[in-house]
Amino acid sequence: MEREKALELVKAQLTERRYAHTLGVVETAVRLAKKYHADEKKAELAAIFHDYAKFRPVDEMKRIIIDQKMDGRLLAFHHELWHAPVGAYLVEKEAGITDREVLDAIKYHTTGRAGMTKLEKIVYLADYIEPGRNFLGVDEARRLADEDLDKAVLFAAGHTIEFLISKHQTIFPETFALYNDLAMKKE
Ligand code: DGI
Ligand code: FE
Ligand code: FE
Ligand code: FE
Repeated sequence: MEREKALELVKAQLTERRYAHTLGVVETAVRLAKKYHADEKKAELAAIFHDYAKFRPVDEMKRIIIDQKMDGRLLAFHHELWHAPVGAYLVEKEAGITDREVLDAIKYHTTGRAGMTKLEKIVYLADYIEPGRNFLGVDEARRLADEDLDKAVLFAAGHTIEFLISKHQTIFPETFALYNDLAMKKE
């Protein structure tokens, strides 16, 4: 799908603010894809659509998770996690995107998972460091992103876990799985 057509489809799903975030993720994902020799077109497409389902009603997302027999553990965790797997499903169904690598990069952009592909890591990280993000540690994450993809993703996963713990929130097992996967490789 052409960039302009994809942007038009996603713009209709998002608020102005969320669309601006999306453009930041696109710019960052393409830059990272160039740097780390991933497919730039796939990175661009996945980034454009990554938050496609962000504003879907919780009830609709819940129905899709059940009907499509998605990971049932999701239902026991915060609904904020649902827009990623549900987004991958809706992007295929409503926008006609069929590339499994692109769909998986959308599906795992929030929690991550063990054994992420390079494309998945790029979208996950671009979402974390895009220019509109502003939180303590984002500059360190940006610096690491220029140095080593795995180090940067490990940093992002670790800080996400720390952040969730500080707010006494539950942590989805795949979020830990991503952290452990990269922390083990580092040892
Ligand atoms: O959709 P975005 O805001 O651009 O970013 P995102 O999809 O990466 O994350 C959405 C939220 O989900 C963010 O506040 C962090 C949170 N999150 C990530 N992993 C987990 C999580 N929340 C819970 N409760 N558990 C997790 O494992
Ligand atoms: Fe998201
Ligand atoms: Fe994220
Ligand atoms: Fe996002």
